[in-house]
Amino acid sequence: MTPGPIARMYVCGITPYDATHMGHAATYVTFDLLGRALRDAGHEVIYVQNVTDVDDPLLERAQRDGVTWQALAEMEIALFREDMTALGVIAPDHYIGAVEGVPSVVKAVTDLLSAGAAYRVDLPEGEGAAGASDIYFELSSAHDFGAVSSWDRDQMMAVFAERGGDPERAGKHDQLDPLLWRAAREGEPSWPGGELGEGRPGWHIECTTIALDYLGMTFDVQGGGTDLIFPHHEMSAIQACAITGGSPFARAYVHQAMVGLDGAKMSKSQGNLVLISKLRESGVDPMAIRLALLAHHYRTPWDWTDQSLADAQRRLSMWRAGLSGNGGPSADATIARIRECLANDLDAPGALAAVDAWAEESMERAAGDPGGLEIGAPGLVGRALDALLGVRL
Ligand code: 5CA
Ligand code: ZN
Repeated sequence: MTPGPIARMYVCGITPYDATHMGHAATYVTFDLLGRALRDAGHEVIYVQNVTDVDDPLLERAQRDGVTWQALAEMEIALFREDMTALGVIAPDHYIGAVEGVPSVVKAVTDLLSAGAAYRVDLPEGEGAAGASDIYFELSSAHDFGAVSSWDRDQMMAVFAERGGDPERAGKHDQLDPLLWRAAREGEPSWPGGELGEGRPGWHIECTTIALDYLGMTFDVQGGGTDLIFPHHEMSAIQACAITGGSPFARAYVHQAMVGLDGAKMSKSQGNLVLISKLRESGVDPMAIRLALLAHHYRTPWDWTDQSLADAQRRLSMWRAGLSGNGGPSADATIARIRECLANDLDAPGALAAVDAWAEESMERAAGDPGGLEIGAPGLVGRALDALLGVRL
């Protein structure tokens, strides 16, 4: 897939109820790398990211910790932004909260209801206001369900509940139908929904409408971790097709493989976390963290270990030493190789190996006969590392 002069990218953002961990960072560094490669190839990049600043896990954590959900979200969003800045991640052009997207969701769900692509489900006994209803998307009204994930129904059913779905909810037409609008419940935040009634958006419709509002239908890249392939990206896409009558939602889907710890997916809900902010607090150079992430190809799952960081720190020192000479081996072939690796399905490990080779040669030559070294080469390599890999030395 080759984008036009403008490359439009939407990457699913955090749910801000806990601090940024190595898995999140891997995802945002991967898309930062993609943005850099697209810009280097001459595209203008329009990058949109959401933040799920109202959702069940955020409300539950706020209640557990005795803080308001707004205060918790605000604090975690601020920390996330600091972490991203420290890691050299270029900020998105539009960073949009679910809360600010509510009016757009209300309009979209209202339209889906009147088009017969959505339906109301009565609330369970004793929940919500009299006559209120939740609203679900009618999957049977859609074409192309499954086109994003290419999963079969058994695969879908196997993960739907653990990934925020509610297959057992009475009154749904299909167990997989996703929630579009949740009617207000006692103690939960809600917004005016016009004919939908008071409530709040379901998860997938948040990303559908933010992407449509800021990028339009058929943008270039939809990104996130592999844990979002189904249901999140599948449902976001099918809803967008129903809203606009167009297809596809995104031309390409790019998913970062899961980063784990001790054999399990690193996740806020499981609490097996390596936090970026904690490492920074303990004095770890954020560029070493970035190098530890770039040492793995985005499609390959891996586990974080102390060794990952130790290797990255060693590499960082070696690169710094290689760049510190007066002159160095010619930069051109190395920079060309970095570009070539990135163009080859974002082969970050390959790009790092090219820099390793240059830095090693630079140190060897500096220690021996300095004849033939190019003045300016370290500066060129240093600037290429900054621009292409986001590594500032
Ligand atoms: N707010 C939603 C997306 S709309 C969400 O999934 N939030 S999150 O905080 O759980 O995850 C933020 C991003 O990090 C998502 O793109 C998710 O796919 C990715 N992610 C989460 N855990 C990992 C992990 N262990 N490894 C790699 N990426 C991960
Ligand atoms: Zn999303």
